[in-house]
Amino acid sequence: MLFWKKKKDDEPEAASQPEVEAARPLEEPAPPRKGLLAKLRERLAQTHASLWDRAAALFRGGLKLDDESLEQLEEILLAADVGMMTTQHLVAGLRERARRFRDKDVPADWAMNTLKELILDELQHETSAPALAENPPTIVLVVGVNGVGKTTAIGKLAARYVREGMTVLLIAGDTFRAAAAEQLAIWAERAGCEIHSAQEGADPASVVYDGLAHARRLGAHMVIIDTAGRLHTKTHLMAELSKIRRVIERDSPGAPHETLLVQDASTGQTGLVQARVFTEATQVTGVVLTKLDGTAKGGVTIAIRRELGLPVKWMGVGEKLDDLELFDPEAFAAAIFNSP
Ligand SMILES: Nc1nc2c(ncn2[C@@H]2O[C@H](COP(=O)(O)OP(=O)(O)O)[C@@H](O)[C@H]2O)c(=O)[nH]1
Ligand SMILES: [Mg+2]
Repeated sequence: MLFWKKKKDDEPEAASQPEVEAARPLEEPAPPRKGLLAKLRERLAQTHASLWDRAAALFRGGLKLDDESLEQLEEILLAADVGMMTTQHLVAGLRERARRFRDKDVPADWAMNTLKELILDELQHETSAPALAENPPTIVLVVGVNGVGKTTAIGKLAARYVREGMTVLLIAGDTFRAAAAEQLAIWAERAGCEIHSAQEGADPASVVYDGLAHARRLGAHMVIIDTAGRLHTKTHLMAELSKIRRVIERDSPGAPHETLLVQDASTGQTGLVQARVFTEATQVTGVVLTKLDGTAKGGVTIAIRRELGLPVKWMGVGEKLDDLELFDPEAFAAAIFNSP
């Protein structure tokens, strides 16, 4: 099964801009890669603790969906990192739908399929497609806690857009450490795109200001802005992000077209709490869920929409250029349930 279907008929509008040079191709073609589904499955199989296995064991042979069995299901979901709010919603949904069986046993197949449907409902979101500006450049602001994988995700995103024929500019808005811009420069080189950076300690908003001017000169289709993920205080974070946003909004009305919150799936519910600070500090439009290759749980994916009110748009499954996929709820549900 193909996890990610390339949108062949969906040429970026910007590609028709005459003044823009064709993007440089990647120097080395990426090696054939395993689909996300296969990768996720591998992780889940390693632990023998996938949602599917545990829920299937609970429902095996049919059982009454009473307080006791639903409590066991609740434990399974919580152990998979689904989180309290979403778990309770799922369990209540299952209880509600099981009413038709009255006091009889609920067939195992029915229970599993219903649970999967409920989970799929949680994963689907009407605005999950990545936003593109009508008039380029599309400006994407990337935020999130330190170490979650922002810079890596930016590199992978850039590579994808370059591959689609776009001219991409990365702006090194994380000026807190010199290493941050250096790391972004390495990714820019791998992806085959340009980078705008300034000295360590420079004001991030002014780097963004200059970077956007650079993007115009370049005729960029896509601008992706890296930011520092320091969580001094929420006030500080808000002030810094608002300043950056103001610069972007003044540069082009309607921008940023996308503000991506990067979240590390392996940090589970703790990570969600930290991520929420960013949703309060700035207007986020979607989530990049990273390090799904590093967790056997992944249940936090199910919790994100309810907890943060945001769609998951992308998922990271490794440290390589190619390890980023568009989020596909059905494929994800199949992987987490280890089902066809
Ligand atoms: N296994 C794995 N590691 C990742 C992934 N994304 C990022 N990383 C690693 O996480 C670490 C922090 O990433 P970085 O992009 O610097 O995070 P930032 O501080 O948010 O910019 C690095 O060692 C990355 O290689 C992923 O999807 N899977
Ligand atoms: Mg970084």
